[in-house]
Amino acid sequence: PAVHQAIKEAALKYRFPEGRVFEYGTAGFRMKADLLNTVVFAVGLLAGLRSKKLNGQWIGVMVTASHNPAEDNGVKLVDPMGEMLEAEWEAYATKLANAPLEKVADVYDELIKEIDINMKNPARVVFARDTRASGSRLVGILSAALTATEVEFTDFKYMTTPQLHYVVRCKNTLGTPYEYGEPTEEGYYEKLGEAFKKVMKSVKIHGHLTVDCANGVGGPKLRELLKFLPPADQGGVDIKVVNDNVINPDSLNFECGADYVKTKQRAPPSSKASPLDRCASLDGDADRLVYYFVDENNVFRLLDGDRIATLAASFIGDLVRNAGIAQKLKIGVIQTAYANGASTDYIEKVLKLPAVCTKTGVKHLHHAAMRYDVGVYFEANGHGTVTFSENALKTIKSSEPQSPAQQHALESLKGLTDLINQAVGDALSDMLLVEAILAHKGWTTKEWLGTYTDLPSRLVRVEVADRSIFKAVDAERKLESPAGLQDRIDALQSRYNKGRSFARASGTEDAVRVYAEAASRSEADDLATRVANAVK
Ligand code: 16G
Ligand code: ZN
Repeated sequence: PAVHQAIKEAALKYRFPEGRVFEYGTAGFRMKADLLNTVVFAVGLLAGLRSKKLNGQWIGVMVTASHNPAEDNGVKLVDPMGEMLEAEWEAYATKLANAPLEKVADVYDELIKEIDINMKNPARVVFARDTRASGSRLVGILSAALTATEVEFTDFKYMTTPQLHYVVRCKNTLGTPYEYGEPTEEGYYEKLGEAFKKVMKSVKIHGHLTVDCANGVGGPKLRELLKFLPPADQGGVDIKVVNDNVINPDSLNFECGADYVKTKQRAPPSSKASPLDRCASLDGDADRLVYYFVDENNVFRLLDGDRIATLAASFIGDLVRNAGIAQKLKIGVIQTAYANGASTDYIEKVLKLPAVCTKTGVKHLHHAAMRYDVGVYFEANGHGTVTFSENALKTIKSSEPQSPAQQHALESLKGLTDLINQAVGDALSDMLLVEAILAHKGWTTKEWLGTYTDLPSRLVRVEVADRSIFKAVDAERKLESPAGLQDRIDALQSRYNKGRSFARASGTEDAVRVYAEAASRSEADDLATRVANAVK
């Protein structure tokens, strides 16, 4: 038929990078941008199929490589409620992306049969991209694939990854009881602005916040968002935007941004912050957030995803109790093996909340979070959000307050459900959440840091001949293969005070990552080195 022929013709414009094998990984396809043409074409084809399979619901395609260097790019699919693509479909994406160009139309037809898609259904796709130079070429290819397959599409141009997730969820819930918001960029700012005003009613935040935008799309978008927030002296925040150069493409993620700050454990060299200044960093597509400051002794202090999770869980826990609905809502905190052991202890022993560990990657945390009425999930790297179940939303909405205190708590909770991007972790929304909580608690970053003391930790990247032999189990905390390696790791960690270590194959790089923590810096370093040697 016509579509088959159109795919065939469109595909001929590209060249398959010889000898390459592609895989839809933890966060879609990601690599050097010049290798991505055929991959993006394949993703465009699949996006249309996914939409048809789901009776014409809108599917999102985001072109970004997040915190990776400027010369990389990537592409990932967003499911109707703004979640990551359903796991089963990753294999279809991989299959289509590896099809030789002259066969891609055939593989497309095969998939229609395999997945049992009704081709009479409509197909609708929205897409956006970050500020990478290669992005415009890649969305051109995406449009070509969508046009060839007669898919209706909307190009949202530049957006943060979470903004695209938001738009997808809005489009698919429009006119339903679960309406999420206006499916536009402005709708996003309006929703956040309104919610922030609600949550900040009667509280005030001290000092100013400097936000490092990784020279990515978060910079211009944060500036837009600021227009929708109240002025600093009227319940707003005094925000200073830095590293928002999107004109020089090479500056993206270069010596700045959340990933730099988290992995280097230091402020960007360009930072002009004074001691005790509150600082935050976004990553290149603004879905990760970390806070930090330099203390009075000039020591760098990081407040990472674990800290945001504990802060949010503690605040929401208090509100739920103060609102008198604690009996009705089950709150849980979801982490990965990378969470600092001290944060897990704090969640369980001080906050008295369940702490669940899942595999790395947002989709795993998100799913685990949805099993709770309030699911607080964050990766240590700063990626995360809070999910609210239908029961939670209903309870918060319909509870009759018995006192002014209960009413205040219920109103704050209502505001939070709008302020938090429930589709996916969102650095801009998370940042407003943190600011609001600090304001409510009357805390500075120092008091936030004082809630518990992190165990010293070390992360090591180990180059191995074949990382596929490293098979992890137990939420990636143990290795079942290669045989005997886990016993050696167990023996090593038992020698250190509070020693904990694990090794897992990276889902985004050709390497194995080793994490170790222990009671002292030297023990953590030593344990990491020894486990890395055992892995080699
Ligand atoms: C991806 C994941 C991130 C995870 C990281 C781990 C998403 C959207 N992103 O960037 O959450 O922390 O991979 O990388 O899921 P690794 O497997 O190389 O350690
Ligand atoms: Zn990112």
